[in-house]
Amino acid sequence: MTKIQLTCFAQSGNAYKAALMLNLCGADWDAKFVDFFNGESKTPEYLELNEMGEVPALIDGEKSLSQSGVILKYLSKKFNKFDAKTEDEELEILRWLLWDNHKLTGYVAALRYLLQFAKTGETDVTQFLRARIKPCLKILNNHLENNAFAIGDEPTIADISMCGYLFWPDEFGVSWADYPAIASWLDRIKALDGWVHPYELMPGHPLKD
Ligand SMILES: N[C@@H](CCC(=O)N[C@@H](CS)C(=O)NCC(=O)O)C(=O)O
Repeated sequence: MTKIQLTCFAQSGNAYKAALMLNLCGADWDAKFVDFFNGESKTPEYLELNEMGEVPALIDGEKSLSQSGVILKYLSKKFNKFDAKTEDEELEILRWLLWDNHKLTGYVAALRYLLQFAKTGETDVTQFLRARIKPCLKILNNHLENNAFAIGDEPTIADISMCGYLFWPDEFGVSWADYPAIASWLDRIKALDGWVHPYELMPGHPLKD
């Protein structure tokens, strides 16, 4: 059987969602490094794999998938792990996945990119993004004050998606001391068998100048 391949690079929180899932499921997989910062994800070869020009993409035999949420869903079915147990849970997972992609990851990833990689310093744009992030983190923190994980007591792909960028708080200027329920939840995720920090799990860290 061919190994699962995941296109990724160490700085990608979206790729980390899929990479972490593969590790937590004990999958046999290879990281396929994409030189994102030098434009590899926009080359004709890469666009043939993913017309959206985004990382990650997952290749499992004949199957080729993109969008971390879709990849997480696929892997949860394949390995029968971190999946919904009921139809209501299925909908709850979808709710958090959509919110994460649009709001939480959407704003956090953009802010981190500007500060950490484009090195813009503080601008009107970073201030706008910071103002968008704060209520998102508050919403998540409030939810986690009453729930060990996104959907009750067990981790699901909703948690694996939402934590994608959150192991780099210093890179987008947030302290988890301000969001203690998120801090405890991240500790619970870290304690899962197979957890590895994104910079260790995927190739390409540190970035070369
Ligand atoms: N919603 C997508 C987002 C993927 C994404 O934006 N990946 C970044 C790298 S972390 C990317 O490839 N960006 C290129 C672009 O936006 O054109 C997912 O969850 O997979």
